[in-house]
Amino acid sequence: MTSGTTESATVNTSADLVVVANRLPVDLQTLPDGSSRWKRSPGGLVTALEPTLRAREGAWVGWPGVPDVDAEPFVEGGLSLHPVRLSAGEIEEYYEGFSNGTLWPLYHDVVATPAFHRHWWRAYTRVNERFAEAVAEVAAPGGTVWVQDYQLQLVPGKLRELRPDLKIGFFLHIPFPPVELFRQLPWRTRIMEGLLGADLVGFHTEGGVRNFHWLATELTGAMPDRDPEVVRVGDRQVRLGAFPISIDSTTLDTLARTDTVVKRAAEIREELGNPGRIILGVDRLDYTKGIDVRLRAYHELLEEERITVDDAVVIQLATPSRERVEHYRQMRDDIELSVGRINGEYARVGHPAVHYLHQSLPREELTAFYLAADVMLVTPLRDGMNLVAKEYVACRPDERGVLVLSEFAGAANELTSALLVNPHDTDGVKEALHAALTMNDAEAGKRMRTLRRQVLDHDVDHWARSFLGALGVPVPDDQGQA
Ligand code: ADQ
Repeated sequence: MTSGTTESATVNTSADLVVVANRLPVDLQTLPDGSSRWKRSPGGLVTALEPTLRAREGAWVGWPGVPDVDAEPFVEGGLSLHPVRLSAGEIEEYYEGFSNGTLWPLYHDVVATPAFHRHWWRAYTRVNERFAEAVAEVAAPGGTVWVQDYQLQLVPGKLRELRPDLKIGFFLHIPFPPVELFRQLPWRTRIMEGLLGADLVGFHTEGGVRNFHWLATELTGAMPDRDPEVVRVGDRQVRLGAFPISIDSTTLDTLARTDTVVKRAAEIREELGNPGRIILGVDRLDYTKGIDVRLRAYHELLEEERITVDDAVVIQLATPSRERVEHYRQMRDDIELSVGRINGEYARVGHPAVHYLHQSLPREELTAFYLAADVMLVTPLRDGMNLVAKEYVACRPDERGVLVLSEFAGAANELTSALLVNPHDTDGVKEALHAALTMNDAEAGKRMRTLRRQVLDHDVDHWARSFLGALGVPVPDDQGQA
């Protein structure tokens, strides 16, 4: 296998700052001539961390997204990338199995039933050790390591054993569950001990901090401290904190003001046949996102004749996700059945009620959809944060549009001027959707202005800076101030 090296710059093998995540911020692409090359995959995390990593000549450790690839470290876009090899079997057991079949549903309030398999756990342990070993090789003496997310919860503990000189931070991108649910996990103590290897453990919300604090002191030998955001492990202090992640708000705001995007948003409305209102949903196709909840609410409003298809159409954009996992295949079928049923009953030829795209859209096109949407429906049953809600707000420099947001998304703690709903309460969601569709411009504008202040003032750079600051790593800002 080719190393895929795309730049001649030297790989940093002794980095002051190392990010470790399940995935590297690149995809391996196969070209028509059969050769392969690395292509940047522009995720939120890369955008958030790139300036800091670049400024400190940092490194990124992760899996390159394809099985059984032995690749040498390489430099891409100025970042040193260190691939970790995973076999096809490990992807099945560590990634699709323990990460997405056990931890994902367990941490999302068991909205699907988690499966507990000992061979999945063994693969998870083995892969986490491999990641820790890879980081131990790359981090400079006394350097800082930032471990990302639920796939790598054993990395802080293992890394501390290997490299006690390092400063270790861990951030969980999904909810940290209520204690009664977490206790179902047969390996609960091992996971807690793994996380307590960090110096700082970060969550999106204070709820996560509280759940973690309780479990740390109940399940392990960790002791409470006078400071409720600290637990003591032997002679070490482990700091806990809420760091709500965000987006690159200014860039989206700027993009949404461009002529191309404004024109495209008008075109989308035209292509839909100029309906009274456009309702939008944008999600990774995941059972936690409550896509069925919003389709049901819309369907019932049509059934009750409170709205017609001329009054309001739905666009649901759903990025394909975890398609090899059976639960996801089933959910996709269910959603597509509902879309078909609503259209079967209410669409006219050339005028569907629900426009459903099982596709990932380019950023500019997605921005145009946000700008065109009169109502944004974000109805997860549980979500760590939900960046879509923040993206919608950032894309509305015109201060129009109404956000309907689940109170079980982390974003609800900050976006309190949205219409907050309980996604389990179909009548409540239906009423909120109706209120959003009929809200007057003055009220909608007032709410949107408040939302925009929050999202523009608290961007992803602010998030990265506050986490690293709490870890004791000063991050220079644009003016070079620490
Ligand atoms: P996700 O579960 O992936 O993230 P979310 O935060 O909403 O959820 O991010 C999804 C991203 O995918 C957004 O940036 C969105 O624009 C993009 N996206 C979705 N559908 C798309 C489409 N059809 N085309 C193009 N882009 C699309 C996890 C947690 C969240 C947490 C984030 C960050 O589950 O709760 O907010 O990590 O910590």
